[in-house]
Amino acid sequence: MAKKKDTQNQKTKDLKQYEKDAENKVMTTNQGLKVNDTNNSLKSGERGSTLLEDFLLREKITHFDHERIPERIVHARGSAAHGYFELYKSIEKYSKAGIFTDTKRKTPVFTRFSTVAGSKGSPDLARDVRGFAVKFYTEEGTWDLVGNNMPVFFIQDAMKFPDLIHAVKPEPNNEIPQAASAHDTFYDFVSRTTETLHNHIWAMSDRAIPRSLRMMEGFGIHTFRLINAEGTSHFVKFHWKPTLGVHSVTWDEAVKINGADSDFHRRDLWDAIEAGHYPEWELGIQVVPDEDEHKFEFDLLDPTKLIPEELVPVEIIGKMTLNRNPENFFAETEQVAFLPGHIVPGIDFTNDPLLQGRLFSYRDTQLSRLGSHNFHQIPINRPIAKSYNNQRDGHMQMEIPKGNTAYFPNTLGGGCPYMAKIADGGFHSYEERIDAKKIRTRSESFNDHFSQPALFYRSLADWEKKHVADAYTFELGKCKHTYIKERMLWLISQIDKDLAKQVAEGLGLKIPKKIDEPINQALGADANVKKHQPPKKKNYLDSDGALSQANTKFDSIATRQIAVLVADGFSMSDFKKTKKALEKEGAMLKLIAPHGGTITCDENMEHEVDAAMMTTESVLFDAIYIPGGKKSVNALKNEAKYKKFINEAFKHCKAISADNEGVDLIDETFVADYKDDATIIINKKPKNFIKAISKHRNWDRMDIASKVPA
Ligand code: HDE
Repeated sequence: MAKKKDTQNQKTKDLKQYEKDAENKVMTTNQGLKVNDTNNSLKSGERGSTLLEDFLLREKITHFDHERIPERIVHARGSAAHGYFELYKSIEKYSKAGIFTDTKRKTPVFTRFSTVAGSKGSPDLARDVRGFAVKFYTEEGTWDLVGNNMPVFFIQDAMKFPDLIHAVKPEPNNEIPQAASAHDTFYDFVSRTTETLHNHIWAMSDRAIPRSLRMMEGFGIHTFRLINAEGTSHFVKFHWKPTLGVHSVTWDEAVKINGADSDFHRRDLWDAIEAGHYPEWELGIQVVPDEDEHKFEFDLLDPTKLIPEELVPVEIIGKMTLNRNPENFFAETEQVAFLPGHIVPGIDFTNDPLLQGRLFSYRDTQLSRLGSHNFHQIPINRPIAKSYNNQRDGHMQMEIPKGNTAYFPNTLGGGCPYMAKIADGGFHSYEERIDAKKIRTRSESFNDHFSQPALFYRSLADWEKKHVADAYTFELGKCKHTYIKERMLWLISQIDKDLAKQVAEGLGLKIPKKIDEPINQALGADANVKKHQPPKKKNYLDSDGALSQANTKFDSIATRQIAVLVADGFSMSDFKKTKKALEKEGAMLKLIAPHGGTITCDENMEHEVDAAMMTTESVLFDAIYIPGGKKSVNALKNEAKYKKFINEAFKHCKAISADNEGVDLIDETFVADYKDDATIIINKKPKNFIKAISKHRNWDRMDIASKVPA
């Protein structure tokens, strides 16, 4: 079997790699001393006490004691991969950056995806925003685009970030709940900080529970600037569009996946890259000329607002491919340090007050996380453009700077390193005109907090709207304080009355007619609160197609995981036909059997089992196939978990296909009465099955599916 061969190849590959690394190497201490025994400590006699003198024991244990560094305060749970970025066409009219003008370059990248609220070991399928951070190692220096999988953020000013994070993290008295926003402190904050409502409704949507890290969009969120060779500035928003489309799981699956495989996203990314199915995202830009800064109904500097693609289309300019897994998680994924302040000539900041605060925070956090201001010398953080300057010394200096000059200007060092002219690539900040009072306030142009959440909700398909209503109901249902829930209900009613009605029903509460206190409490004590109340929502666009996952790509089943339910005696001809057709399209078939090891088909061939039924769940797959074979199907009929597997896949609106006797197994399940060509494909050509899988889910089945007792 090809499968068996693959596993053997992998084993041989792993062994070879290990042998290569350790080839002819004797174990040594960190000082290069050859070690003769790493299993026993030095003792006073065979049964005596351990001696303080044992430097071998102390080196080994001391190193171990310090193996952990503080995890990231946010985005602690992450997975990353190496790859490259290629530019489709030069955008020199907007930017002079080499990465945006040279189409021959293959710029190396390292990309880290993350959840925000949970600890390093938290499960992957938490309802949460996902971090999407890309380090471009460009020839002119490193550019970090540190974004998320949602196009807006919760707050408008960096000053509020510690409040937001303290509210969403586990409550400080009992450290509950882990990796979950469904608790009182978060909703206490959200219901008093109306600027959060836009990002919050995105977090209540399917975007917060992606099917795969490979199937989510990325956004730079802030408006940045592009600067061309003439020094002209254009505003820009960055977008990453996955070539596999944007797809999510349901909440019921997310909860179950967290139990069945809490590394689901990490494993999926790793496996896809190992199998050569390299994930890809196209980079898009929305460009706004400087003179159009004030032509929108919202402020471009407000990070809680997106620019609808209907108003400014996204121009696709290049592609990122991730093609190499890290070799060491700690050295690369954990130690990588992204800084929004890392930019290159041709890209610049705006005055977005959230971005401005981030420019300080990320350098600062690395000092406590990585322990030294020399963190840029760690291999994963080193630029490919070699650095020369007069910074010296300090904790963990890993280079040996030469010469006796560490100052500028100098003559002893020949005046080096010398300054670069702007024309030769010297960085020069965009000369923005500033003439203003020094003032601690929020711009009134940031006040509109309801129009865009409403636009988002209006733009969703019915099934997406239902998921949003369910998510609000779940989250608020977990809060203990009724007045917090009521405040939220009133705010949701300002976004959409019907949505609020559904949530109120689920909570068993009434939507308050009004709330007495000022709505937006996120202002200073002396602020003119009235001036900053969110105004009535506007409707400057009925809907924006790009906001709904119903408008994503449904043209591929590449990398989709198909569970093949089999026991001894399954029909090889059925299996062969389906396998050939599905694998041609890039899908991955996994044999699920009553036991591990191998099983035998009706042609007496042995097949390696991918997972024993006991060790797996339907939520880990995209679709199910049941080949015929009387003996096989009879055996499966006796195992209750197979029926649960099928019912549950149907509940999650996934494609199920059966051939010949395989249909008998379906007939034993809840879904027996719902066989049709859309979800349950019986004795049809594999192309019908392929079509159903490529739809990702058959949402038309949502109502029936909700009745499935799985
Ligand atoms: Fe972050 N954020 N953030 N953030 N953020 C961090 O930096 C912070 C914000 C984002 O995979 C920390 O190195 C402040 C917006 C990602 O390593 C920290 C503010 C966006 C990652 C930090 C924000 C992000 C971080 C924690 C408000 C989307 C993970 C560890 C002013 C555009 C990067 C670290 C990785 C990480 C601070 C807001 C995305 C503490 C103060 C907006 C993807 O520095």
